[in-house]
Amino acid sequence: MSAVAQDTDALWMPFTANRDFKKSPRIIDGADGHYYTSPDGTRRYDMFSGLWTSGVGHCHPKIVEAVQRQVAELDYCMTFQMGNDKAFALAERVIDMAPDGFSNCFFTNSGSESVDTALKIALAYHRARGEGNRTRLIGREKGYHGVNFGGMSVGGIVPNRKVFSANLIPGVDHLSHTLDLEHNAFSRQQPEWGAHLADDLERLAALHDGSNIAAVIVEPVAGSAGVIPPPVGYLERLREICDRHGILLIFDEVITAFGRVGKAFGAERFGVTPDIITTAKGLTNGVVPMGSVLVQQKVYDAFMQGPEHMIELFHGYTYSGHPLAAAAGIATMDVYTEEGTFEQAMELEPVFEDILHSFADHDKVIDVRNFGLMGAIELAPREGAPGARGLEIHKTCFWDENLIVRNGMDVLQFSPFLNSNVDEMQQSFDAIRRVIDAVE
Ligand code: PXG
Ligand code: PLP
Repeated sequence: MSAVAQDTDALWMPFTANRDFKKSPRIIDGADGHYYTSPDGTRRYDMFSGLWTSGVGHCHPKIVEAVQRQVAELDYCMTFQMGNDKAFALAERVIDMAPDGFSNCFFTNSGSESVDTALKIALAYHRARGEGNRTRLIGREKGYHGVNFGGMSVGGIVPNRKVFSANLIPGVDHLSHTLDLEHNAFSRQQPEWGAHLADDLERLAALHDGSNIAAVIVEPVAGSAGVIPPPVGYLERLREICDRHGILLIFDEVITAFGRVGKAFGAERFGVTPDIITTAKGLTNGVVPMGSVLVQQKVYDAFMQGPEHMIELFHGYTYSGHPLAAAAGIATMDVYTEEGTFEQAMELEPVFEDILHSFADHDKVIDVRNFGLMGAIELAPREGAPGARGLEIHKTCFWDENLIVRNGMDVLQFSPFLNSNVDEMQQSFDAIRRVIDAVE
């Protein structure tokens, strides 16, 4: 058997139109910095940093070297009742970067696992404090919290939930989303309209009694649903309502952590401190799968009681704190610090914003949204075929312009490298304009 694929049949691809894809596969077999390469040698500029993952570019030599060294030194070691040195070191590095008050870090292997871990920690926290009645979880419409049962249940992306409707976990409610093109289309960064939508939480607290609610989970900036920045004052108001009712606030920062919004965490950028933060993606620059859940000291302390020989939280993954992932994570944190990655992202933000909003007057464009280095151009759907225009643009960009452009239905999403070159960014958007002009 060959290590080179003879065809694409055997792989069931995730979140992909498999039959359509396999007619004309878009295959990548190499990467270097800001470019992917395909088997025929074509180089393609990546406008999505992997899948929001690879902020400092692909195959960063420092991270590659750390992983190569680690795999030969210690390949695997469980972190159940023993532990590897790299997992402890990375936890320390991440906590050093976290907002004040965060003391501990639990490792997972993905964003989905981070979310389900955070929800379990929230429920167990209340129970440990004698408030086991706090069982309700609140998510938000259009929220993306991964694909496992907990995250899917608090999530608010309809196609991801539809087929599993009867099996979603019970006791979950959703806040309204904040995207309303009548009120906040073409806002730069945070829209002025919409902070009042946080009062939905007050309504749910009145309905269920706040004392029954365990936690609220939101993305500081919704990513997957098409980049929805929080209205001015919205996150602050959520924090206030949570405090009033003793509800834990969870920020799902799988996308927004590690520089995507110009700071180590969205919490820092917005000046709103949650009780729990979930991460993944940028934790290792996407090089080895890994996620983490960060908790405030008070959360960790609530578990550290009872007999010392007893396990405090019956939860963990075989690969929690995997040495290869942890080594990649440590090298990634080194790169962020040594190269000033978050500052680079902050400097690029206004340039990116101006380029993106230059599309505002295009006749096929119905909204442009941005925050940090997260951006979206929403196109009017083609009559009777929602999503078709977006997918066609993705394909045309790939084949004709050698660009990786992600679409979620008719929303084009952009996640430029945190260390992008401005000329390359501008040229890529010039190409995208040609494609949008030409598409039906
Ligand atoms: N939470 C958030 C906020 C995410 O963005 C997850 C959880 C799940 O992470 P894993 O590692 O389990 O995939 C994510 C992942 C898109 C897109 O098109 C975004 C994600 C996943 C798939 C597609 O923007 N984010
Ligand atoms: N299923 C079986 C049969 C297992 O033995 C395990 C772990 O030991 C799992 C699922 C969970 O796997 P993981 O720890 O990688 O999430």
